Amino acid sequence: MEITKVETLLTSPGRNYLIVKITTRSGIVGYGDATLNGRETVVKTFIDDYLAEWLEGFDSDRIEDIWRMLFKGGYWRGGPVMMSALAGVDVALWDIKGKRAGLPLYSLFGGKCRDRYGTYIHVHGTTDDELIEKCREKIKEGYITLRYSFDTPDPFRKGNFFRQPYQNPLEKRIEVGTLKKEEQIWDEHVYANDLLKVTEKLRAALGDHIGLIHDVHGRLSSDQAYRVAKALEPYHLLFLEDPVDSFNNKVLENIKMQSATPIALGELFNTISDCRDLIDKRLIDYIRIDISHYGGITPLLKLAAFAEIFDVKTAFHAPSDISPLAHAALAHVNMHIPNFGIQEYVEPDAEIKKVFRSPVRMADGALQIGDEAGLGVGVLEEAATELRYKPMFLPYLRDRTGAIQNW
Ligand code: CS2
Ligand code: MG
Repeated sequence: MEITKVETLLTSPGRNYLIVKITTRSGIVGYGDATLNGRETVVKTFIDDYLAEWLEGFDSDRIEDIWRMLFKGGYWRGGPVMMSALAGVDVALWDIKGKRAGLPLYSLFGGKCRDRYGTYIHVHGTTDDELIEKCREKIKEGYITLRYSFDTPDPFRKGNFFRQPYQNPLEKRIEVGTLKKEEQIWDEHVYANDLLKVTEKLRAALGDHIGLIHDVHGRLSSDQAYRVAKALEPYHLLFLEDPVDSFNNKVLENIKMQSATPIALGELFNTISDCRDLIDKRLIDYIRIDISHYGGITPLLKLAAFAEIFDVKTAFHAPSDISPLAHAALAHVNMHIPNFGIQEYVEPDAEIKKVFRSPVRMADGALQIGDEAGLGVGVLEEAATELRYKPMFLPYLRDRTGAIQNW
């Protein structure tokens, strides 16, 4: 079906989301997510000024061909801005194809491999007791896997705390700020010591069988990461995420050689070139690609198939900084791929529901998706337009000497 229009909708139901809308001559419309946290307007410009006109006139059914055209055809390729733009377009085209076929996307991929898929939730405690208490509440709600984070008091500066990035479904903005230059201080040694202490306590309090995940966010240097991955072994995490900078394969190889703690990594990756070696050398256990920063469903299915060969499972990145359109696209992929591991997920709150009608449902700590045709997400465009974009920024970190660290 001929593509007649490609538009973007920037909305802010509590946080900013960039929606891609593609219209075809038949009237069928598809939606995709192109959100890049803190850089939404740059992706919007890329789509509006560059991709939109290019796409008009092409056959929406030829998704693979269009993807290759946009990726290879323009010569310059890769990077989070371009790959988020491609993701928005790609998911919208799959949405159109599904609606046209009258089938949910997982059916077009080859059908379901499971009836539901497992998930985990972020839990943050300002004290150890509060963390344990909040974990217990989530377990009562039915969660069996938790991603924990905590505040570490600075032993050298009273009143100062080191805090890992996390998302509280009720304070969605925690991972973005309204200040352009929000600086935080980080001490990796103090944090590493605290991580070991908190994990020991948590495992003792929650028993053997609750899945535990911790995200280091690349905030350890290799010497500390070797020590931490080894010392965490007795608490058998489901995985330790981003123990070091994502692009340091040699360090990841050393971690894998000397520790049995499973490693997850990949939210910063945009193309297969970023992670091919990590997968085929089996340096990670879970791949954490973000569908909205990796060009959408088309490359994600290929990545999952490639990872399957090496027995690498998926744990796709999906915090609240990508929209329900992306969460739904992931749901279809997760229902289909054999090597699904676990899915990060944030339940949309009342404000987000004003804009998106999501087909993803939580039941007994697992997620399910219905059999609506296409992606299955309703977009309430009027509400989306009324909730106007608010500039928000990611903070950044310095160590005690003032040197920049991974945020
Ligand atoms: C985090 C992200 O969910 C995660 O694993 O690493 O929330 C990350 O901080 C944000 O996506 C940054 O925008
Ligand atoms: Mg992460």
